[in-house]
Amino acid sequence: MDRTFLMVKPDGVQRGLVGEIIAKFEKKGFKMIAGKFEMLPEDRVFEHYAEHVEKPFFPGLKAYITSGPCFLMVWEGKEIVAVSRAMIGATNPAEAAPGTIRGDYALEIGMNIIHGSDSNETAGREIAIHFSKEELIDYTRIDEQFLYE
Ligand code: IDP
Ligand code: MG
Repeated sequence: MDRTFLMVKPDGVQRGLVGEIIAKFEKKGFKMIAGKFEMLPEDRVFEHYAEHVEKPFFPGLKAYITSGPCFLMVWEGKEIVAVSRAMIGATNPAEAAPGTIRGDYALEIGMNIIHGSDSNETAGREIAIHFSKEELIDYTRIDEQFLYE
């Protein structure tokens, strides 16, 4: 089954949106298989945002993402990478469609509430950065027989 890495960023935590965000993915039918609440250590910020380290916005991004606790998760489900990115919305909340998480709850690109992996390859890489294999829990959700035909 497809997997992705989702993370409620410090602004999402501070604004009390963790529960609502989890509820959206739960109601969609996706399954959380790992979750933890933590301050991101610097080494993992550099690894996670490796593609952005040289960009002008990186210092601000690093300050933002380490400004408070994050809620890190691994989720599983059919085509979850593309579907969760669509549910999250455009990187810039001003361009994110209403109904998406960023479209409904955020205003600015530097405070956009949530991270979601952008490809299956990225998902595998990001899951491995933040979680050990032992932290990923294999279980059956009771409603799976009414989610998958
Ligand atoms: P994504 O989170 O939608 O995948 P990316 O382009 O991968 O977007 O950028 C990673 C994160 O870096 C964004 O979610 C946002 O927090 C931050 N970011 C990207 N571009 C900018 C910018 O121009 N100014 C400030 N922050 C930015
Ligand atoms: Mg990205």
